[in-house]
Amino acid sequence: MIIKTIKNIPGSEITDPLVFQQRRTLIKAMAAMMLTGTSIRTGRADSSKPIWSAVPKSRLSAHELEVTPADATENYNNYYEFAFNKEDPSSLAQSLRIDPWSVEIGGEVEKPGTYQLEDILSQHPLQEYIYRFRCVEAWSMVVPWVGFSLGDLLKTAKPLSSAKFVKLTSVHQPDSMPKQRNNAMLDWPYVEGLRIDEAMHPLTILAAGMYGNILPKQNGAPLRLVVPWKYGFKSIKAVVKIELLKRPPISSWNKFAPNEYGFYANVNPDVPHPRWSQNSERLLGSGFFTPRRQTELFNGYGEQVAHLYRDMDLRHFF
Ligand SMILES: Nc1nc2c(c(=O)[nH]1)N[C@H]1C(S)=C(S)[C@@H](COP(=O)(O)O)O[C@H]1N2
Ligand SMILES: [Mo]
Repeated sequence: MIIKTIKNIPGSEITDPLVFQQRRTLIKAMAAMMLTGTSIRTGRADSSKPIWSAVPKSRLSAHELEVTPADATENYNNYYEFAFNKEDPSSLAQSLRIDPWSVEIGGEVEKPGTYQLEDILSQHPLQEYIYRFRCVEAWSMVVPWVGFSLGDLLKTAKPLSSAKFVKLTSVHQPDSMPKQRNNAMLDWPYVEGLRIDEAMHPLTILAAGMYGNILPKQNGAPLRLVVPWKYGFKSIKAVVKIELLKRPPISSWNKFAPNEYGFYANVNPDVPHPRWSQNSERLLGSGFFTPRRQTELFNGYGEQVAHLYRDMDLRHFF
C-alpha cells in the first residue's frame, strides 16, 4: 500500500518519472560521497546506475505519495542540540563533525563491537524508502530516505534471547552543539528506544541519505533512525551507539515530559497530545490554502505494524 521499499530493482524496471531527481543532483551526491569517504552501494550488479537515481512508477500505486520538496524538509528541522526553533538547525548543524564516524553496538549481544561507518555502509546495500513522516507537533512530510534495515545491522551483532529492547544514543559533541554546551532542556546526549520486535521490523531503517543524496547534517547525518509509524522524536539523529537491553531505556523526551511523550509514541489520531489534537496534520511544503491532512493510525502503516500491538489498548498508550 503506502510504503514502497525498493529492493534490487532490475535496470529495465527503472523509469524516470520524477522531476525531483535530476541527474545534476546525482552527480553532486556522488561527489559529496567521495569527499566524505562515504561509500554508498546500490545492491545491484550494475553499480554504475545508483538505485536512487530513479524510482519505479509502481510506488505511486493505491495512495499517491507525493514526495515533499527537499527545500522544505531540509530547512525546517527539529534538532534540539542546535536550536529549539525550526529555522536555525540547517545552518548551525553545519559545524557538526561527522568524519570519521563509528557506531558502537553492545549490550545483550554475542558480538559487541565498534564499527566504522564505511564498513557498515559497505555491508548493507542502500535502498530507497519513501515514507511518510509525522512529527508529534502535527506537521508531516514524505521523504525518500536512502538507508538499510536496522534489523539487518543488529543481526550482525547476534542479539541474545535476553535482548528485549534497543537503546540508541546520539553523538555528544558539545563544542559544536550549543544546547549540549549549555546543558539546556534535555539530558544530553539524546536517547531513544524501541522494543526489539519494533527494531527488527523491516520498516525500521537507519538512513544515510535522502533524495538520492547523502543526508544533510540538519537531518541527522551521517546516520539516523527512521521509524515511519511513530512520532518523529523517536527517529533519533546522528546515532553513535546502539545497545540491546533487557529493560526499556528511558528516552530523552519521555524523561523530560512523561505525560506528553510516551515510549511507544505510535501515531494515533484518536489519542490527543495533552496540549493539542493529533487528528490532522500540516504537510510541509504545501500552500497556505492546502487543507490539512487527516492523520492515520500508525501513520498509515497499520497493515504492516498493527500486529505488534495486538494485546495493547491503543486508546491508553502513547
Ligand atoms: N538527536 C536528535 N534527534 C532528533 C531530534 C533532536 O532534537 N535531536 N528531534 C526529533 C524530532 S522531534 C523530529 S520531528 C525529527 C525531525 O527530523 P528532520 O529534522 O529530519 O525533519 O528528528 C528527531 N530526531
Ligand atoms: Mo518531532
